[in-house]
Amino acid sequence: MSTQFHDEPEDDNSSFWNKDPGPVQYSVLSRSRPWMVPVLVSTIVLVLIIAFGFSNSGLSSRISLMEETVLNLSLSLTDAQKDNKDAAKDVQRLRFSVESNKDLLGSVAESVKQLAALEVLTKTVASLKCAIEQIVHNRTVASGCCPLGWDSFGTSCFFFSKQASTWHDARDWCHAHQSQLLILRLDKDWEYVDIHAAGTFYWVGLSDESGKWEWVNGTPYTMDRRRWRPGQPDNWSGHGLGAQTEDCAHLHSEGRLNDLHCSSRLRFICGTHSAQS
Ligand SMILES: [Ca+2]
Repeated sequence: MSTQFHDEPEDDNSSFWNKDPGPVQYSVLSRSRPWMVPVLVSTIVLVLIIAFGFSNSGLSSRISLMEETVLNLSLSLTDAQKDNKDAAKDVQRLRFSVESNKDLLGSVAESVKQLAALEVLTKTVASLKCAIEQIVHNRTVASGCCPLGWDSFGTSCFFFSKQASTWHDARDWCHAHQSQLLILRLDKDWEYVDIHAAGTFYWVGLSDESGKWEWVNGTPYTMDRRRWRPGQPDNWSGHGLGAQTEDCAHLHSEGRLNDLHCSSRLRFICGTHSAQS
């Protein structure tokens, strides 16, 4: 008779409830190397710290750079504040200096005025002396002297008229005063006259009424274009002042020559001595 039961020992490895390898292995590891768990945890934490440190190294560099920049700006601001204080002190010292020297500057200005007045007085005395000598020498201008109201330059005398007249009347007036309507040959005389005649038209002793340009003393004139205004002399005939064209020369306001109808009325310049030689 067979039995429903067999008494062979059951295979424990095939039993479901006996298959639990995890706990069995852990328990084995724990039992064999109990120090490995904290070591693994520590290693993982260390790796995480290093990784975090690397990822933040760039940010740390930028923060350091910004800190350095802020420090430099602070130093610059401090220097600028110091410079401003120094400048304010300089301004204060200058103000004090100006205030201190105001009276002295006033005295200097007054002295300059007195010197100018003295120069005019000296010229007047010299002219009076010349006028006396002129009378003594039978109305002949003494050497080195200029008549009263005339300007002295070097060994020459110049008269800048305040009245306007025609070129011929100006020529005759100068001749009547022991001089000639201005003859300009030397550069130094040109420079002197340019300064004193600036801004006004003046007749000079140059014309081409004879058909060629010459000075009033009959000296031929050599054309020098740098002394003439651009396009002059043009001998213009549209002036409506008569049949003649422009035959007389005058100094324009900016110091160069132009030809004009001789009947035009302008101021004039007379010259004596070396300027007319
Ligand atoms: Ca002209």
